[in-house]
Amino acid sequence: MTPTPDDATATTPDDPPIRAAFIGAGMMGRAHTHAARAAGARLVSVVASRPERAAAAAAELGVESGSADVAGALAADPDVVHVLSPNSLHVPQAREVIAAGRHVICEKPLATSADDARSLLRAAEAAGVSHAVPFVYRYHPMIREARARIAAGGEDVLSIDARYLQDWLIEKDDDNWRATGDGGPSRAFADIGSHLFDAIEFVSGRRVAAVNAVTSRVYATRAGREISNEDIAAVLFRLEGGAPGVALVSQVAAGHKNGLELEVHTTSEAYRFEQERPGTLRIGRRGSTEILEQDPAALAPDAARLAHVPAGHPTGYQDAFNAFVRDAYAAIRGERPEGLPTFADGVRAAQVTDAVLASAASGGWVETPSEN
Ligand code: SOE
Repeated sequence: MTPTPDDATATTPDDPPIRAAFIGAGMMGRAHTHAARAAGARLVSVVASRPERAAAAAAELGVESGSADVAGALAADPDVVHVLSPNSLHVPQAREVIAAGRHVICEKPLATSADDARSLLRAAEAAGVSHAVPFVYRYHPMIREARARIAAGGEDVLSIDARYLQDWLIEKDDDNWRATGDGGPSRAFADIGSHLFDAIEFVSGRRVAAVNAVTSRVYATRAGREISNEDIAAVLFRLEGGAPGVALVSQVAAGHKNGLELEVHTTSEAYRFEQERPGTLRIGRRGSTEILEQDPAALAPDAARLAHVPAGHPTGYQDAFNAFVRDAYAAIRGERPEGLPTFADGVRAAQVTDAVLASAASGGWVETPSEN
């Protein structure tokens, strides 16, 4: 199906649809194109590794054209380019997009080091383009509800218990570019620990000041190739102000598919969010524990704006993705949506990842930078 221009509905009668291009296809290509279409965009180009693959991806994803390089995508005159390629290509490709004066959405990890991530942030700021990173778990209404209650409660955060467990790389012959190719020096932590620690800081409102990490690589080789990055990261951390936390990040935890779980303990309440059961928030209290349902009528405004259906209809992964892209496009139009993750958050994730790797290498505590 190749859409015609009238398939993309502008969000208001006089707004022309945002023209979106995508560098990369696959699972992220499906998520991003679906979200862009839901946000009313016109999907003008998709880049894949070879011309024939690009044409197939365009047909599969409902994009007007396919090309084999970034220049081809830019020739389609997009307003925004979604960079979905392997991690090591993010910096050169995002730079090319920014140099062309286009807005940019770049998958996490933004870059494989904090210095490279910061160079992209500076370039986007200098070019005056909008920039965003899909830390999409921020877009679950119950994540926003926990954040709003902690902020409004004004209580101390006493501790944090967090985990992000998957098992898609548990077999020795489970292979993926993240492990065997250009994934970068960190894999499990950069790939999903970045989501978890973004959520830790976003929900608690506190910065992770220092980490003490142990990493583990289960297989020295996969598919006959040497493996240099980690399958597991166990992280002890300290928030600014001194509160302790623990986090386990693993892509080899049998039976866990996408198990992001976060529990923030404050002076009188504990808020627990589980991504695989996103329609509720557990609020623990000494006297009574409550399971709060995702009912838009009962949520804080910033949570309710993301819940478009009644209680009992949980927000799914694609819904959260759609809300993220809707906010990213609102930012392109000059709005300032609450909690939009930008390249500054991509730099922050890279800083924490660098600190985790440094701590795992040294065996001791490593402070994280207090600014980008
Ligand atoms: C694989 O670990 C992956 O697709 C991540 O790359 C995504 O960011 C995460 O949301 C789901 O798992």
